[in-house]
Amino acid sequence: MSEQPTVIRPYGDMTGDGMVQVSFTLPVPHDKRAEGAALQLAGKMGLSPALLVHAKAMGPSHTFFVVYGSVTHLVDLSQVQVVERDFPLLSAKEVNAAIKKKLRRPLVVVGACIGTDAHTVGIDAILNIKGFAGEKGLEYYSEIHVVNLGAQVLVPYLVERAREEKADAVLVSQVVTQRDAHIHNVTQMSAAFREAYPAGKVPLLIAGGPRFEEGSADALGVDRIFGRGTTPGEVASYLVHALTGPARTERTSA
Ligand code: B12
Repeated sequence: MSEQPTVIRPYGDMTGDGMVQVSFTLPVPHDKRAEGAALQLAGKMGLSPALLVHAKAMGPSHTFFVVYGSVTHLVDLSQVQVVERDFPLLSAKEVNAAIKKKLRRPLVVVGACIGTDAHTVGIDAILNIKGFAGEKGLEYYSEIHVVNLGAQVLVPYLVERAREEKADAVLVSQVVTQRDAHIHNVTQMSAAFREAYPAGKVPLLIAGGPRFEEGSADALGVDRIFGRGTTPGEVASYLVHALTGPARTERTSA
């Protein structure tokens, strides 16, 4: 087998031809000038030559484009940084056994979709018994007590319920990213928990959603971020790792 090169280009019709397809919308009515504008943007993005393969009016003053072209950029595989899973994946049986043995009581999880976000499918996929991708959700685990607060939960209410329920972990979901709402909401949430709880007593804070940057947990003041395609088993395994393993080092600021 030949060795994989470390510097690569995208593949379209032939190895190394650099072909990519991008789509975007410009705030102009669909006409010849709009198409020229799309090609100008493609050129500035490093696509050369670029081919306009689709243009469609999106109402009277916007146009949606698909452009296919060759990028001039190279990808250096040796510079790619990956966040690897740093805890073992456990079966439901192993999760329950670990909680029973180490906590000797059910592990309490409070979950919510915070801010104005009403996209509950993601957090429900993790929490609800029906689960996701063939895995049962956390409600299925006999040693995990799940309180799912649903959509559009305000941070003060989340903090209040977490205290009432004596939550070991708080799981929040953020799907909408307009104006960086996901970043602002999670940062505000983590600050509120640190303010409301004495140092050393803050529950494990977990945020999830499809558009968080990997490795941004520190900046957001949470213990862990979970992204696209997360399964309930991964979250359950992480809870066991973080809450029943050697003492957790709690974050003191974002
Ligand atoms: C379904 C849907 C809706 C439904 C939501 C129903 C519901 N009860 O959830 C409805 C119709 C209500 C809706 C409304 C809106 N939506 Co919408 N919606 C979608 C859609 C099509 C699918 C989202 C989804 O369910 N994905 C499936 C789940 C399983 O995936 P997931 O959320 O990524 O979750 C996984 C992981 O991210 C992770 N995860 C997620 N959360 C958490 C939390 C924790 C703790 C953990 C561990 C893991 C985790 O685990 C999950 C399983 O792997 C997306 C487009 C898309 N294809 O993604 C748009 C989308 C999210 N919506 C969008 C928009 C704009 C809206 C509206 C503003 C539209 C409008 N103008 O009214 C409103 C906003 C409503 C509101 N107040 O939030 C945009 C967001 C754009 C952006 N940049 O933010 C999207 C991307 C569509 C688009 N391309 O424009 N929407």
